[in-house]
Amino acid sequence: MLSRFSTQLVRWGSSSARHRSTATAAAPSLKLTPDQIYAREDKYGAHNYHPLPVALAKGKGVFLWDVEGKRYFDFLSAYSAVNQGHCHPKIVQALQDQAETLCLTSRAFYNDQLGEYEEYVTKLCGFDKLLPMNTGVEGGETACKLARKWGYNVKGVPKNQAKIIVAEGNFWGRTLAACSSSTDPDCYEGFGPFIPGFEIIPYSDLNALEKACQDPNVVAFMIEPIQGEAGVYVPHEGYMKGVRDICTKHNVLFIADEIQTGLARTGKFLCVDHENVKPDMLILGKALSGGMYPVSAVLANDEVMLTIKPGEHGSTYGGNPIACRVAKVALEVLLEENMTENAQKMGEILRSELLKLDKDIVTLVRGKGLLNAIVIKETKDYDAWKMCMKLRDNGLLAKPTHGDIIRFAPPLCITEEEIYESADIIKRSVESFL
Ligand code: PXG
Repeated sequence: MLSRFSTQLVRWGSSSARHRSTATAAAPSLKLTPDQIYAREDKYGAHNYHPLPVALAKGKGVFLWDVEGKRYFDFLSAYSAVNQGHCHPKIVQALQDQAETLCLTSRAFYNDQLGEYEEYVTKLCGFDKLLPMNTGVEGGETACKLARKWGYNVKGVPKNQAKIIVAEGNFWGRTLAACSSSTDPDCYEGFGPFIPGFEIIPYSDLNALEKACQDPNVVAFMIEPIQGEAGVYVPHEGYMKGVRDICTKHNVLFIADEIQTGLARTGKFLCVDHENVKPDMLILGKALSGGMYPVSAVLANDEVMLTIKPGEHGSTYGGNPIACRVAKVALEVLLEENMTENAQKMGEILRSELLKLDKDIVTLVRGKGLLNAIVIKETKDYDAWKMCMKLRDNGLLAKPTHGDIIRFAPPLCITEEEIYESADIIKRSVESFL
């Protein structure tokens, strides 16, 4: 296997003798061109993504470098997982230290990191308890299971009748439950049969929520305070407050999916803080590890959390010592470096610069803090993909979503000078299509 791999690298690499002689001994260090890197992923990897053609090899703070050493502003931050900036030294140190000490015990035993982390996060966010998982979608699954169990044990919903309300345009991952509650055909088409018990209502529509909550079998409303993947849809002012009131009135759990919006991204520590509301369950992920490790968590009070008993939920890696150590430090970094305030300030500047762009091309600017998007009018000469290619050529990486939307979400350590520099790259890129 190894030798076949090495041979392949030689065939793709330069045919010079120097490359050939090092291939067998040190295949991984062979330098491939970007095209070779794309071709290798295409050949050996599943085609479940359509990446922008750039082959990255290094990251630091707000910057990424490709294999040829070209530097880019990262305006995606791995879909808001890298809020703290790439390879933050304090988080790297925590990861290294813990990796050398204790990595994984499973939850069959106690470990000395989990409780410390749980105490820290619950006190920080104001909940009784935390349930640790790994990926964001597992956080969503966990919240749905907790809501159903609470519905049967506490609310008194008849067996197997629990309903969870979600909003049109939601995105919370790609498990079968997430597909079952999605309105995006790319997410659900071809993956049925679906898991029952989800009801979909329009986003940012309190009347629809009020109506749906009349059903006594409704146990929860799971919602993103700003819809990220849908294209950074900001709901109307007062929506979160209204959601809180309606959920309380009907004894329905309010689940806030803050996997993308939370942890300083929108200029508040949590996005629900913009309206001073507290959900019954909070789902965190992505930036919970500063992009270093898959870490997610669900937070809730005892009435909800203690409905799940030993053996009813869990994960081999959930709550492992590395995850706990990394996550605690990643949160400390956000607070110590005032990233919430910076996201707020830099977001204001960025949006004011984006609003100056040519309105014939950039028809809309929206967002909060450093979670922003522009809408590109599609013509035969340009669209969001072509715009992202132009941005790439000019040294800034962003990714289109839904054909005409480009998300702009740099790491939260970005400085004022860097915001103006990147705004200038965006301006030059847009103007190149005029
Ligand atoms: N909730 C929200 C609000 C999200 O944005 C998830 C849950 C799922 O997280 P995981 O860690 O399971 O991916 C997300 C994910 C991508 C991608 O290509 C992911 C997201 C958005 C766009 C693309 O992986 N968000």
